[in-house]
Amino acid sequence: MQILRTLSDLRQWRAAVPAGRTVGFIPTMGALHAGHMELIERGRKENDLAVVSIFVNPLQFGPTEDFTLYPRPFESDRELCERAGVDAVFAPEAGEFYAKDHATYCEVEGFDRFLCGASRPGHFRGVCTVVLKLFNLVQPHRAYFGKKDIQQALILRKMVTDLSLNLEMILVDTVREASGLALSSRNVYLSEGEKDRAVALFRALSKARALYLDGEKNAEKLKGILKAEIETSDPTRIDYVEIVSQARLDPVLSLEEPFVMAVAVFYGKTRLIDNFLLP
Ligand code: PAJ
Repeated sequence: MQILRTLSDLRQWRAAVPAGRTVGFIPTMGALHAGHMELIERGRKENDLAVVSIFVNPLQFGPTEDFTLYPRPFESDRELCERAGVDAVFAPEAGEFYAKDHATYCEVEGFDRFLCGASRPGHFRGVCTVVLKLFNLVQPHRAYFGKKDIQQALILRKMVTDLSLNLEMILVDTVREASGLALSSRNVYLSEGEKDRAVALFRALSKARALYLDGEKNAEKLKGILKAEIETSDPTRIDYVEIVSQARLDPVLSLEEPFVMAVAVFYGKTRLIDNFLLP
């Protein structure tokens, strides 16, 4: 496995890939867990070569967010990639990745008005910019994203379509603990007590899904159920409970088209997100 530390290392590695070989790309911010590993496994199986990027992207963190605190266990990440049969890990320095006078950004208009886009201004602009730049460097045939971050995955898929990028976007189901808690690099911030309480996100989504499958088609009612179930876990703060269309990511009233039930909740200082795609 190669560790590529600079943009020119990566370009050289990419240029040496023989024509006709496919490259699968898994962008991450590191602190790898079984959710990331599922994406990596898919990328490895479905392509001749798999590249993982590990880069905590400063552009997608707000001024009061956890950029400096974000876990960076590079050695164990490297080992996990090695064991998973990854061909190359791209781990650039922020100082080289973005020049001091960097001034170019990519935005998918409208898709960031609700959910995390509303509570994290500029976040998806940072995500789109880094991923577009990574796509340009890696030139993958396929790229792998988790449905755990559903707004991110749908925004990036729209960017790929709108800009005619020549790659396939693969969206992978959310990997969960046995309790139902979605795996996240931020789970390490949770105390044992908070972790137990946070299972309420999965419980609430499961309850609302059961009602929907029983015939409930009123979005407001389902949102009420979601909120009530989350409230039983004594959350520090509910950031949002939303039901939005999959096509436009805007709130829907009746549930006649494919939709997402999405929640974001603070336990202590840690903000967790989760969602179900339906039908
Ligand atoms: P990060 O949070 O490290 O996540 C990397 C990828 O792993 C994302 O596509 C995310 O959706 C996926 N993932 C996280 N938890 C998952 C889980 N429990 N099950 C399945 N997939 C999961 O998302 C980012 O990094 C960044 O925004 C990035 C795209 C790398 C751009 O900086």
